[in-house]
Amino acid sequence: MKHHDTPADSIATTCPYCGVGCGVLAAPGHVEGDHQHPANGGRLCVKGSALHETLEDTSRLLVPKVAGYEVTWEEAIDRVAGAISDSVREHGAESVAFYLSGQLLTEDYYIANKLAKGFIGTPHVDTNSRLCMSSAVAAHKRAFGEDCVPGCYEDLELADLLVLAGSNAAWAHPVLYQRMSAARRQGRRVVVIDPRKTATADLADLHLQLRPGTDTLLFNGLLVWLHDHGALAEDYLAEHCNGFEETLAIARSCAPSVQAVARGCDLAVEEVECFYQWFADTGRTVTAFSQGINQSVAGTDKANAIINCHLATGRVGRPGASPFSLTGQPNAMGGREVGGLANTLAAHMDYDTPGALLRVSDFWHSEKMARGPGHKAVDLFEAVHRGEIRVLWVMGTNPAVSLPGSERIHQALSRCQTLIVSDCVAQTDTTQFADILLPAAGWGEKDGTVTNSERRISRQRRFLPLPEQVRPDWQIIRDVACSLGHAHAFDYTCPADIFREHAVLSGYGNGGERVFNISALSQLSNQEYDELAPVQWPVTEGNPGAWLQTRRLFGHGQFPTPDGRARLVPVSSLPPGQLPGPRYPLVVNTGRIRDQWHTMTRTALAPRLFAHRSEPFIELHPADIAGFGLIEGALAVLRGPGNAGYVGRVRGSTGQRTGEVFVPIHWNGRFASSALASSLIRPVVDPISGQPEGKHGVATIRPLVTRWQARLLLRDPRLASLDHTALAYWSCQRLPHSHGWWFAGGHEMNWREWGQRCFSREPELVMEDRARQRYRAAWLSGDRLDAVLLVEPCVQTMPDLDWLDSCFGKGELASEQRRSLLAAGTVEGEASGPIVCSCFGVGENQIAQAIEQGMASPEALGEQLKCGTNCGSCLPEIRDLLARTGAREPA
Ligand SMILES: Nc1nc2c(c(=O)[nH]1)N[C@H]1C(S)=C(S)[C@@H](COP(=O)(O)OP(=O)(O)OC[C@H]3O[C@@H](n4cnc5c(=O)[nH]c(N)nc54)[C@H](O)[C@@H]3O)O[C@H]1N2
Ligand SMILES: Nc1nc2c(c(=O)[nH]1)N[C@H]1C(S)=C(S)[C@@H](COP(=O)(O)OP(=O)(O)OC[C@H]3O[C@@H](n4cnc5c(=O)[nH]c(N)nc54)[C@H](O)[C@@H]3O)O[C@H]1N2
Ligand code: SF4
Ligand SMILES: [Mo]
Repeated sequence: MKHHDTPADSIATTCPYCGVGCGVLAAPGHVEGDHQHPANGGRLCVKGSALHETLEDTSRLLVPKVAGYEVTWEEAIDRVAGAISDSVREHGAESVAFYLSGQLLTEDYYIANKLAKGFIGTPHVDTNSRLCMSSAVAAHKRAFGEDCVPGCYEDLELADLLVLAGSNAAWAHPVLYQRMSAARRQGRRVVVIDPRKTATADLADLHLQLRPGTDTLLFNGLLVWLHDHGALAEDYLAEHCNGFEETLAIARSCAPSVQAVARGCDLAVEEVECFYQWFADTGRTVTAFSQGINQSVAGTDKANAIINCHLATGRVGRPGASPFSLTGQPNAMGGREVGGLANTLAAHMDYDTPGALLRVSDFWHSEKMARGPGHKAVDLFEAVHRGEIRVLWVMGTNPAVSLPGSERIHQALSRCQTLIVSDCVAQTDTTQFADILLPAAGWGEKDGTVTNSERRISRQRRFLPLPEQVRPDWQIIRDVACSLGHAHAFDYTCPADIFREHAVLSGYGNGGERVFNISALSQLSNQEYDELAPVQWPVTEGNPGAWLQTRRLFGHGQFPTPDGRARLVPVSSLPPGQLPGPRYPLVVNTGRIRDQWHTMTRTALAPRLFAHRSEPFIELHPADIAGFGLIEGALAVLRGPGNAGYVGRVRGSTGQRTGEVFVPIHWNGRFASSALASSLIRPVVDPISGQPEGKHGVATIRPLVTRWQARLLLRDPRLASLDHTALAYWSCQRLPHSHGWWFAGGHEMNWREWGQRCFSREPELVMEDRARQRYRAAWLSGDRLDAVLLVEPCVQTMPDLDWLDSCFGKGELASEQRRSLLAAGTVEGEASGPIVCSCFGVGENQIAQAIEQGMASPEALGEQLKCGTNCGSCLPEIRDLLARTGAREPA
């Protein structure tokens, strides 16, 4: 269904951000939710709604480069192929590695995997999904025999008890969260398990704010409790599962009583009992889990502890009853399907799947098949550091930011003999190390498929022209394969060719052992592929019901294991890899914020996505703010073992447990002086999945002593060459009409000289007030504003900048505007305050004012101000504001 204002040329495609996989109707300069798409039914979150604002090309990588020089594609492909073949000849195939991404399309992913494992013969192909879903993958395999999510999105709505473990879905899977909250109105219960009181916890009837890393204890305790209260599905266990007795015995040794669980998890006995009772009482229970479970040295065990409880109650793959791993990236699933992880082969076959190596090599007509599993991400970069891997090709991921132990990753990247990076953005923390840069097509410019969290394959379709020198990833890989002499196996002319081959392989030698089977799609014509409607796998001819029952898997209790039975896995409760102590007394939790995507290469282009959080920050409990001598709103430095420090603004939050801090994963060297969350995380990994413990670093904190804070607004960053030396802190953000910087420093600055250095000229307007330690300057070109600099002794006295920013939107400044320029803050109208609703730019002060005028519910506020009426992801904050002001929602 298109709206009246939907441009006639809009194309149905899929959002490139999270694993919800929302359908989008897109045209140049326009996006809206696709009502036909089953994932979102027309909804989009704020990131999805801002997609069209991220499609400019000032930051794009537009031409291939070798050693910093622009080259032709022919030369670039030659250099890549040359580096690979030289390295294979001199140092063996294992000296070459690929590091891929859950943001590649399935077709890109498939041929990268085929080239590496089948034709170069290197097993060292891993992906950022290692940091994301690998614990869930390993847990699925242990429990079910294959990496399958049994449920579908509808189950999140059908569940009478919804448990969210280590998931901040309100911010990370917003459209699913909306579907879940809508279902809540029909009177079901929600339990959130998270050490932080997140926006998601706002939806909860019970928030278990447990000690980080103790989820296995909680779920082991649940298994014991269910057993002792006769709440297990004895028949299901007897008929469909193995391993129950051993699992129960281990669980009991960890969690002998509710009291022991409560003590270990730092929860009240009543809270634990309440959760256990609800779980026992509610047949329709879904436990959705995400990175608070996966990113741990015991992530696989944690996921299995959850799945154990679902198996023991027979709640797997039934309507409203299932464990549910929420996938992060738009195509993390597709990557798992093609075998992009180092321990997998292709089409859900592993190296140790009987006959698989021969089958795949036969199917590919492979000339040189990798023989066994390769290095997982953290080990792979260690091998680069040691010089064993000499050629590394990174595609669609930014490891300099996202891998733990950043300093060592940066060393590895700079030591690497030949680092090849395919990205659509020119300057990232990773591209700065590249020897060869390949400009890849971005969202809207490429065609292919992605698979979302509920196994649904959707098309991403092109609706923008391809910049002249930019190519889709599959084409780049194909050309390198051809240049390496494998043209016969890589003669693809379009993504549909690749998709069909992938679909054939999924059914090849598959007598029903492998659930992942999309062989019914292997005969699609190009046009049918183009028109492919979103479809959930498996998609097989003849007997689709073999595994699939009403869009769910395993509902009949049959599993793809040798004996057809599921496995409960005995798991003991292990502590995190690093524990706080006197030197590093704080636990560092890292994660996502609502409006940014990962390393910000795309979301940072949309000014409104900075409105919610505009700077790197450190969130901690007010008691810790006092205890560590910090000031809310001022800057502080977090320092962990062997890191250079993370600098961010202090945010107080009673939702944070004491002794724990939360930092966002998004800021990096492109956007701030020192705000790499991964530098606070040591590369300790889960021994089974290899997933690093991204949620549990240790650190100490101290105030960053500054003498001044400054704001610089620039019409165009090319107007100045900013000198960052002598600044203790900087970070930058897009504003609607200008580019903004925050600066802070501990040394006396000569601003006149600094301005001269950056702008090569004196400012046209200056206001200096030494007594108040204030300096303000403006640079103009004629009547047009180029830049404004405001220096204050502290951030609290900094004026509201909306008006100043708006001056950059005006062509010419009237003389009274020129006069008020340096008196900024004392201007027109009341400031809206910190932005709460990014979709409509509604601020806290506006909402507070409306509440004062009697708007007593989110609905009333929405009607008045529109806040919360688009994506709804600010509703938790709006409710919070209502609660704080004492306004009560009518029941
Ligand atoms: N806005 C936005 N959305 C995104 C992304 C993004 O970058 N931005 N990225 C996407 C990707 S790739 C992913 S993987 C998903 C991730 O989605 P989520 O996993 O929901 O997001 P995170 O913020 O990483 O972490 C979730 C929660 O785990 C909690 N946690 C930490 N330690 C523990 C623990 O020991 N136990 C429990 N139970 N919880 C713990 C954290 O406090 C945090 O609130 O988000 C996807 N969606
Ligand atoms: N401490 C800590 N670390 C974490 C996490 C955490 O919670 N805490 N989360 C982890 C998780 S779950 C994830 S998924 C990772 C994410 O971390 P990354 O994958 O490193 O982050 P992105 O910013 O998504 O990187 C994607 C890159 O691909 C580029 N790109 C976009 N589209 C295309 C395309 O079509 N082709 C090509 N070739 N390039 C493209 C983008 O410009 C960008 O540079 O971070 C992980 N690291
Ligand atoms: S929830 Fe938001 S980010 Fe995720 S797919 Fe949908 S629109 Fe995109
Ligand atoms: Mo992820």
